[in-house]
Amino acid sequence: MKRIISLILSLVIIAGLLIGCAGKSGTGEKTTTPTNSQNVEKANTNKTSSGDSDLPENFNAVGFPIVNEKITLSLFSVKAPIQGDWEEMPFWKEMEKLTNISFTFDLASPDSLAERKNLLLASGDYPDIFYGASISADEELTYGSQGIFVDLNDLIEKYAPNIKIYFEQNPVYKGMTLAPDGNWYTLPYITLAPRDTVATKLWVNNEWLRNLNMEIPKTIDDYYNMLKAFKEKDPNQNGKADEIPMSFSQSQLSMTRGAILAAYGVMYRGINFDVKDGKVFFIPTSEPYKRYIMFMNKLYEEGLLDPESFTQTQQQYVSKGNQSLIGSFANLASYIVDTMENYPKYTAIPPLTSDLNSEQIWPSTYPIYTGQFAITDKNKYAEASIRWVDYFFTEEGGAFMNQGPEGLGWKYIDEERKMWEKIIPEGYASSEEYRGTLTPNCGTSTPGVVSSKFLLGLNAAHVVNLEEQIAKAYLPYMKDSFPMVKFTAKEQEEVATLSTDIEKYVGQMEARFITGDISIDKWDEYVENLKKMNVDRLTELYQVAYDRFSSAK
Ligand SMILES: [Ca+2]
Repeated sequence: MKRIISLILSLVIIAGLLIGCAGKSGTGEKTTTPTNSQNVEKANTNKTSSGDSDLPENFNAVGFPIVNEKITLSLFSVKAPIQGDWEEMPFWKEMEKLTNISFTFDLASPDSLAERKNLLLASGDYPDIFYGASISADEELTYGSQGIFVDLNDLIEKYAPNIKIYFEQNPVYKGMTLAPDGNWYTLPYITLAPRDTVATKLWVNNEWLRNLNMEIPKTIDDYYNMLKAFKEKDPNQNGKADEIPMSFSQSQLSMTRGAILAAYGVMYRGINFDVKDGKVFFIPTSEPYKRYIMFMNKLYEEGLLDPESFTQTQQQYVSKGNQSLIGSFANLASYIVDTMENYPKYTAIPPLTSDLNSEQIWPSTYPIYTGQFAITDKNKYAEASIRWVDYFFTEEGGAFMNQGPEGLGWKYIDEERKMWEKIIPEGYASSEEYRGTLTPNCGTSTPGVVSSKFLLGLNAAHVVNLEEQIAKAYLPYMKDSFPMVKFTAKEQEEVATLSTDIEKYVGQMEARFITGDISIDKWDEYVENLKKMNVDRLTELYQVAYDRFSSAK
């Protein structure tokens, strides 16, 4: 249990926290496998370097090593508490052997990242490379326009065939990667297992269903009837009315919201906007959202929704889950709420439909963490630097980045080199603790792509089960949710000002409506208040960013 939580934490939450926007990730990968290193060479042999006579002699435009004589570059990044000493990490040592490029590290703590990064850039005393440092759209614009961050476009075109192919095949991620001015200053971290692209899953205790001789619900009404039966018919057969039909904690509410909103036809992935026929709209004033509120209020009034949902801590919530007392809940995995051993008890409910929406849809999240690699104008080896990072956009390089060198923390277990398992040497409490000594990817959003093919090869029963459930219940119904758009500095300022009050108000009213503290008769007043808070202007700003995103890809 601990291990998995820490795995999920490092993949989803920590990565998100570092960027300051957990859960804003999406869709499905437009399946593409980055080319492997052999293909790098192939792709490159077609180009002669005759036009690049100003290149340093030391540099090889194709193949390894990247430079003939060793070079050392300075790098700024963030070191997570779980990580060991970066100088000792096999990741850096092996890369140096392969490329002849080594680094000196300037490492911030997660808490000081924003401040340290700012200070470096503002003082002019910045390194050759910003790595895993979650550069924001603002910073891209500010320092890109000053030429401090080098525009990567030409470098990628000439020297990074894997990056080039990856973004050609995945234009949606290119749109999220480019700066608001259309330039290309940074590279992202992308992790593509379905468990990352389908963040929300709606779980049900299948033993309870079996005991009551009920089917997996198909409509929102079926779902209601199921919860009602959970409350009234003693599905755990202990003679006590101890069942909690549905529950959540405040920090996990957005997943429940997403699951129920999907039944009413809205794609919610953690932000309040969705788009229909190119037109952006604010979800919390939409008809489907009103229906979501009314549905949840009905559950609350009838005792089907845990009355402590809005007040309990995550720990209190999980403690009920650990006793298998919650019949249905939305979460990343069932074993975040119940125990690891109990994962077979839970089945993922496919998207529900309703009188408002007859199509099964499920929101994608975008497992992309932008701003994780930038080359500065102080870097004398920009060509070598882009070639170095290009390796992590290959299948093999992504696996190496994610788990460290093969044979240390993990190994393939079949001849086809598809399935792999973790190795935990003695003295380490978890595979994550060991991984933290092998690669900075454990805790830092390192640039590159970890393919779903690799991630799906992890041979661990609970993970295999999770992926199978997702493939069956959600992948067929996935739709692109609102993209991760970037704002200019000026827009960002306005967005921040407007959304602070609006989000606070929406959150408070959601809880008050659901718990019946305020009647749904006051809906129009609520919408009116949001208009007064200038929600239309906020929507307009998202529309501008959305249009820019659409034209960029
Ligand atoms: Ca009972």
